[in-house]
Amino acid sequence: MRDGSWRTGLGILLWALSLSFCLEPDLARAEVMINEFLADPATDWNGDGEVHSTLDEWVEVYNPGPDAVSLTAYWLRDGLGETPHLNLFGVLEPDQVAVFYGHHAVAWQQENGGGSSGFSLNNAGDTIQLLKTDPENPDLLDVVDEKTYLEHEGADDRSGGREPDGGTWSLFDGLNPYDGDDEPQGNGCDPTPAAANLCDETPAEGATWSTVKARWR
Ligand SMILES: [Ca+2]
Ligand SMILES: [Ca+2]
Ligand SMILES: [Ca+2]
Repeated sequence: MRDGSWRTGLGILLWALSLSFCLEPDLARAEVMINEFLADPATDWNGDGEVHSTLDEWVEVYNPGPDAVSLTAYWLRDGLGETPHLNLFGVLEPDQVAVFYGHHAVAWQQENGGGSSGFSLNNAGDTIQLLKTDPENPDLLDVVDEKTYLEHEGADDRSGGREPDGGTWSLFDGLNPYDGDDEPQGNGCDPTPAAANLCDETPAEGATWSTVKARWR
């Protein structure tokens, strides 16, 4: 009987935890957002000398402003997981991006006894979630942004990215052109880890230097 009560209590706790994870993303609480990701690396993106399916995955976040944001309250995971894959770190200034690689996730998981799976971004499609510590209950993490992607967005060296930063999702397929029918269609530009999601920056005929500079900010 006593054992049964314990199990019931645990069941309620797990239900409450799963409930907090199943709520719709609370975009109003998000000071930063998922901005770009690359699920299937075929390049040494993190610059450690080897191409690795886990360590070279990456997720970029963007701060649309107006204030600098400490990222320590934010977490990333893929939608199939129960636990976060990485507690973010650092301070992100307005209109800036920060990229986190699979090796960051593995290091954090190993420090916290959470295995070494990294971000676990499935190449055949997945959901990436950005979580934020609940201000009223530091034990709860609320989903504040999420991105579900399809198989063509998770192919070799293609990134999904908002274009421009914080905007509508596009496909950066310059390294592996996509000619299928699924959305988003490719924009022909290379992925941009740790840099603004700029594409189609060829100056139009007659553009002045000041308008070109304005585009590049
Ligand atoms: Ca992957
Ligand atoms: Ca690498
Ligand atoms: Ca970028």
